Amino acid sequence: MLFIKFTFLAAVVAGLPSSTNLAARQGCTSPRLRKSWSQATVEERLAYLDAAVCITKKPSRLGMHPNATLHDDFAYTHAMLDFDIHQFAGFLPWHRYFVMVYEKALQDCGYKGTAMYWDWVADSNDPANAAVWDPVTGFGGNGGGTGNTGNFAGPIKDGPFKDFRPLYSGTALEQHGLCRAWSQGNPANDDKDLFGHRYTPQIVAEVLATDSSYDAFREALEGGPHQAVHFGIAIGNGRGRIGDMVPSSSPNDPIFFLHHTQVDRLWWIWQQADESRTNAYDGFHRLPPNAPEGEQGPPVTLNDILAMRDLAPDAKVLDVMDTRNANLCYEYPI
Ligand SMILES: *[C@@H]1O[C@H](CO)[C@@H](O)[C@H](O)[C@H]1NC(C)=O
Ligand SMILES: [Cu+2]
Repeated sequence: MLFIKFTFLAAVVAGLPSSTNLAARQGCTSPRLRKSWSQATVEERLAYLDAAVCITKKPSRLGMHPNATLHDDFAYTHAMLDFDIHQFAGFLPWHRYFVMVYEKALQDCGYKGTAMYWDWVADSNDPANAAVWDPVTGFGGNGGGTGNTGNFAGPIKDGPFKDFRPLYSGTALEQHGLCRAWSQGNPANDDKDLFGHRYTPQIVAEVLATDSSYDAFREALEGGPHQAVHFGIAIGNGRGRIGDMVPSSSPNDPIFFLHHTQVDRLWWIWQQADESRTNAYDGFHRLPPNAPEGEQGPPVTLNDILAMRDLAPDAKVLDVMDTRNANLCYEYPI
């Protein structure tokens, strides 16, 4: 299985915070480099897309519904766990592991490369023309097609996922054409399509400069640029039907994984800035919405479980803190 358990013994004996990481790194001599979509070769992009399409045609592992594919399993698992994986410290490690599980599924479909990221910071001045939306060497563009009823606006009209029909809306059954509904921005703020003004280099530099705690950084990233990209791709005119990147079934849109690899990369960059951040993890669990006002859940710990239900084995937060450990063994370009 992907995740093995580590011993803390070396760290205890040596008394150095980094020795746990050094021990775990022994099994990772040549970390794989995750590329930016726009920097990858056309062959690499096409190989990724082939495997991503393959996932949308493979049988479900969860077996929840006869129409479900392996891709639907990712959306369902994410939607099912919504409350347990967002708006608290666990957001970053859970999504890091989720991208790993997807990367493994790509490789099971014959792909030889790694997960790739959409560097939306670099494209923030003109996100609508980013390479990721190319109809041949990308994921296809905006929606606006016909046939969807219910929650989702018009389906996408081009690209390799044009005929993909995700099964879920949140955890509810609503099979529909994969939908994007790009925000038109806010002209009053001189905002660009896809909310480009909310993830500029300057804004992201401020997020990365968050130094007070891990959880303060997590909140700045999750509630800021991360959320703006989800909404920018799918909130449409903000009045009515939406695209797939808005509800909790957002992994329906294969671009989700490039978005979250970029989120993961920003966390990695933040971790790289100071060695003590490799295992920096703090904050509190969420309590259900009906909990008494002002109460917070127990503190998070590195031993907290990252649940994947029936999609993949559970992992621990500690298993995914260091991308240079033997389980993950990847890096991003500096
Ligand atoms: C399952 O697929 C069939 C055939 O495309 C379709 O008619 C049916 O509505 C789908 N079921 C659900 C729950 O979406
Ligand atoms: Cu999520």
